[in-house]
Amino acid sequence: MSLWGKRDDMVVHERDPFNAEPPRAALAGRRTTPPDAFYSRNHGPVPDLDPDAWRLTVDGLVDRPLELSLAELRDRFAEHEVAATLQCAGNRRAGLAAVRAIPGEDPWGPGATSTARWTGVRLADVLAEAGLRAEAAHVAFAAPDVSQLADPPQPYGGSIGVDKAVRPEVLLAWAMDGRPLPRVHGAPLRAVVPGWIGARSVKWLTRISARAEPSDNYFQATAYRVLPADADPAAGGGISLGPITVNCDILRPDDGDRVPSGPTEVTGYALAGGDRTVARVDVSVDGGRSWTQADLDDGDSPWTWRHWRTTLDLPRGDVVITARAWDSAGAVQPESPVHLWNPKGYANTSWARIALTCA
Ligand code: MTE
Ligand code: MO
Repeated sequence: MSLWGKRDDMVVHERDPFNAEPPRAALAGRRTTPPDAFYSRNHGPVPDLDPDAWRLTVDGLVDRPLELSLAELRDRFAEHEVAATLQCAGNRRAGLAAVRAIPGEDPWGPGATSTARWTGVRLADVLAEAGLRAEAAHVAFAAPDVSQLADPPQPYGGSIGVDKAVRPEVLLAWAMDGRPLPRVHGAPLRAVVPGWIGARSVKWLTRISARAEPSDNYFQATAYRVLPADADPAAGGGISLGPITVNCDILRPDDGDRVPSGPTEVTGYALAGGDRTVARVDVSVDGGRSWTQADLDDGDSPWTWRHWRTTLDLPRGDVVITARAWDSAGAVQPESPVHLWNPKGYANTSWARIALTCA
C-alpha cells in the first residue's frame, strides 16, 4: 500500500514520522518532480488541520497584527506562482556517514531534492499589510507538529532574515503544481523559501512573528547547524544553515548499474542556492584529472535546479563517474566528504560519484 500517495519505489527511511526520498530515476530529466515522487521530510506526526478552522496569526514587531483565514489570505493578496527546488540539509548524508558514523540521523541519499511550482501569496505582501516595523530583523514561522525524537519533545519552527522574507520569491503557498497542497507537504499552508535549506520552508504554518532575533525554536537554535567535528550535537552552537551551497548529482545511470561500454548519456541536476545561479557542470571518468563540460538546461526559474547532460565514452570494467558544479560566484563543490563531515551530517556538497560496471 502506498504511503502518503507516494510511489511504491520510494526509499522510506522512517514510516512514522514519515521520511522518504525518490530513487534517482524518478528525478532524472524532469523539470518538476511529480507530487508522488517529491521527497518528504517530517520531524513529527503529520498534522490533520481543518482548513475551515485554520487561521494564520501574524504578530511580533508589526503595527497591525493579523489573523487570517485561508479565504481572507486568498482574497486580500495577489496570487503568485514560483517554481522552486527544495533541498533538505540532510540530502546526501549517507556520503558523510560513510566517512564516520552519524548516530540518530537517517542516511539520506541524493533524493532529498525535488522541484515544484508553488502557488500562494508573497510573504512580503502579508508583512507589508501587517506593518512590519523597522526593528524587525528576522521573520519566524511556527507550526503545530511536535517532534518526539527531541528531548524534551519540540514543536517545529524556524526563521529567515528579514532581507530574505521581503523578497518576491518567498511564498505562503496553498498549492503545488496547480493542485491543493497535499497534507504531507503542509496543507493548508506552508512557507516556501527558495534557495534556502528545506528546513526553513515550514509546513502547516500557523504563526508568523517578526522579531529582532532569530527564532528560538529548537530547529533553528539547536538543529540545522553545522558543528565542529568534535562537538556534542545536543549542545547547539555552530553555524546556522540558511542559503544552500552549490550541489549537484548524477541521476542517470544509477549508482551500481551495469551498462554497455562506449558512448553513454549521463544526466543529472545542479542547484546553486542563495542568490547564485549554476554556472557550469564538469563531469569526469578519471577521478578529476580531466573533465568534460555538460550541457545545461535553462531551469524553470532562478530558484530551480538545472538539469545537465553529456555523452561519455565509457571504457570496459569498473568506472567511477564524478561530477561537480560551479556557481556564478565561482564557488565549486569540494572533492571529498571528508572535508565536510559534521556531527549532524548536514550539507554534503562533495563531488557527485557513481560506480558502474561497463561490459
Ligand atoms: N515543517 C514542519 N512543520 N515540520 C517539519 O518537520 N520539515 C522541514 C520543512 N518544513 C518540516 C517542515 C524540512 S527539514 C524539510 S527538508 C522540508 O520541510 C521538506 O518539505 P517536504 O516534506 O514538503 O518535501
Ligand atoms: Mo530538511
